[in-house]
Amino acid sequence: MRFLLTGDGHLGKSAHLYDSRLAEQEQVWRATLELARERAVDAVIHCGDLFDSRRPSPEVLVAAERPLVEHQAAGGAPVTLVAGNHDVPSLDGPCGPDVLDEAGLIQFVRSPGVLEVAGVPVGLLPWSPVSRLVAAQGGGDRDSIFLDAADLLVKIATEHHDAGAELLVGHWAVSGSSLPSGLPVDDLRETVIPREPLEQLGFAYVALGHIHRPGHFGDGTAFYVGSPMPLDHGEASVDHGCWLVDMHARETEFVPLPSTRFVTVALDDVYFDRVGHVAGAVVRVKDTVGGSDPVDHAAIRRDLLAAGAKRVDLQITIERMARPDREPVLDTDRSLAELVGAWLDQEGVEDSERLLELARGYLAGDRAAVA
Ligand SMILES: [Mn+2]
Repeated sequence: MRFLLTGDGHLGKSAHLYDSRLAEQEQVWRATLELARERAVDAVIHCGDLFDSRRPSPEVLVAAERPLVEHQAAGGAPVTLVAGNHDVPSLDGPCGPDVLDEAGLIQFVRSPGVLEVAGVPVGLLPWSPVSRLVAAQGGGDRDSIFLDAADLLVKIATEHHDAGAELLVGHWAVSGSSLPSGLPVDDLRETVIPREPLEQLGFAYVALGHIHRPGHFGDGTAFYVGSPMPLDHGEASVDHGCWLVDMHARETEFVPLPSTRFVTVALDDVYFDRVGHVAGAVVRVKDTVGGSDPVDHAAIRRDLLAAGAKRVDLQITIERMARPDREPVLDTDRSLAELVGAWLDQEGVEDSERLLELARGYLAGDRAAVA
């Protein structure tokens, strides 16, 4: 039995970046389902966060729906979607995947359980909004709620394994892994499943959405599916695509999918014309300059657009205080007041006598306070 696994498409996110962004998200979703048909997989499993918003707009819904209708018409394998943290029903009604489920295009799973997917028992760990428990307790001790939730998830995974599931699919962070930025997931203030007890259960594979960085970690049974295309500059440095999992051969294959790149350049790259790689990309200029260095934002934008950038954002930080460029004072035999006096002389500060008096008074008061 072979599955195609994907997740974290976040359809509708960053629609403002460029005009064709939503059309491109639809195209990547379509390419994912086309791959499922080309490789003749037995089922497609989406590990959560198909949509970015709980209540996607009609055009975003249709962008998800069109490739699914094509897939079904072409006899593609059934699609199961395990709820992610963006797939939580809002207080005033269902969320996006409910609509697709009702249309008969996907099976949407929001409760944990073991589901026969193409004849294989698959354990499901959809996202559950623990934050509502926190809110219900009026704030309370969030961290202990997260720990309790993590224990419960291990317990549910154990039940799934005991019930015969070989594959576990969910939408959670697992300890000992990290975000695309490198931040350890253990630093997140949310439920993080402890890795060792999960590995000890002995699933053939544990496939997870939520962390947008694809790859195996720990003993290699668990992996994040990652996002099929980068959602922002923070995801530029990791791969994007989907996974093929052969349960019989115990093999996984990551298949990269092409999409618009996110590129960060420095000011010197623009000034010295090292921008050949920005063609077709969403470009961010990130740099720091001294307060006296003029930066011509319009010219930089123009140069990058001329080099083919799809969009240009400038994040130029101006360093306000330059450090004084002089030898450090190493004469430690001198008193603080003497050092202040020498500095005032050196700087040619007017009224240095009065300032020195103030400094002496301050230092005396300070010492008295310390004594
Ligand atoms: Mn996500």
